[in-house]
Amino acid sequence: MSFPAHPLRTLTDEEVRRYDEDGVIMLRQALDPNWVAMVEEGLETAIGDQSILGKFMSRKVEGYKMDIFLWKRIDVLRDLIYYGPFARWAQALMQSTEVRFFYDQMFVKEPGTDAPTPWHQDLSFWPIRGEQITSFWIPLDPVNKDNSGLLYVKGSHKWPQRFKALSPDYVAAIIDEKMDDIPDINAHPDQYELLHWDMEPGDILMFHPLTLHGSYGNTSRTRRRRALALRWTGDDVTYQPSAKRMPVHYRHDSKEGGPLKGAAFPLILPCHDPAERNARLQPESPTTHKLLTSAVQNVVSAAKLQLSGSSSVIPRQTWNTPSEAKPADKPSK
Ligand SMILES: O=C(O)CCC(=O)C(=O)O
Repeated sequence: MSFPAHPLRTLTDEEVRRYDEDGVIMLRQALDPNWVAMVEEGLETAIGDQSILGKFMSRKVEGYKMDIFLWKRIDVLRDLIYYGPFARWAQALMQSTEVRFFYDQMFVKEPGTDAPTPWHQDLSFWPIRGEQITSFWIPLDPVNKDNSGLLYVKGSHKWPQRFKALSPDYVAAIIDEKMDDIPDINAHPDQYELLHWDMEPGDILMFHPLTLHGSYGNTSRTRRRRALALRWTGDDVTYQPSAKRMPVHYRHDSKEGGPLKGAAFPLILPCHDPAERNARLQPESPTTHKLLTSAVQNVVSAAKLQLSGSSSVIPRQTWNTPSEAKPADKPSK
C-alpha cells in the first residue's frame, strides 16, 4: 500500500476533458464506503463541536452549520486528507506534480433550513492565485435540488469576469467593490446552461474554483444535507493575501507571491513532508486576537457598504423554492 491510497477508479481522459470544458464533473459511486464513513464520523464530530470560527460563520440561519479547517482538530479528517484517495484525483485533474491540501469546509443544512448558497466563484475571495486548483464536494445524504444539491453554470470558469465574492455566510470583508457584479442567474434561466445532479453518498463532485455555483435552501422536511468540501492546489499556485480575501488563521510558511507551504497547507503528493505532518500533532487553534480582528474587519466592511448606500454592492439573487423556479437546466442524471 502506498500513501495516499489509490482511488477505486482513476479518471478517464473523457472526464478530465469534460472537467476542463464544463468546469465541473460528477463521479458516481467513486468513493469506497470506508472513506464515506470517515467523512461522516468527522462531520458529526464537527457538528457536535463547532469551532469559534464555525459558530461565527453559522450564526445567521438556524439549521445552517459551516466550519473550516476541520482537519486541524479532527484526526479522522486529517487521516482522510493524508491517506485518502482524493489527492490522486486532484493530481490528475490539475495535471500537477505536487498536490497540497488547501482547506476543508463543512456545509450542513438541516431539514427546512431556508438558506440558499448564493451564486459565487470561490477563487475571487481565496488568498491564492493560479490555475491548478480544484475542489471536491462530498455529500453524506442523498441530495437533489429540493434539499440543496449544488447547481453549476456550465463553462463559467472560462468567463473573463471575476465576481464580487458572495460567500455562503455573506462575509462583507471579502467583497471587493472593484470586481464584477454576479448576474441574477435564476431570474434569467434562458441565458445560462445549468448543470446539476441528484447525488447519493459515495458520489463526488469535482469543480474548478472559478465555476459559478450555488444551491437552494433545504426545503425537505426530513432529509438532512451534510457535505464536506476538500480544496487542493498544484504547482503553479501562489499565496496572494489581501484585506479583501479570506484570512488564514493557522500557521504556515508561505510568503506573499511565493508557493503555498507549511503546516496549514500540507504537501500530500508526491510525498508527505514529515515536518508538516508532525505539526498536526501540535494542537493549534486560531488565536482570539486573530478571530477578533477578522470579526471587527467584517463589521467595519459591512458598515462601509451600508454607508456607501449602495445596495447594489451586494446584488440581489433570486432564489425561489426549486418547484417555483423554472430553470432551463439539464435534467438531473
Ligand atoms: O455546500 C454548499 O452549499 C456550498 C458549497 C460551496 O460553495 C463550495 O464547496 O465551494
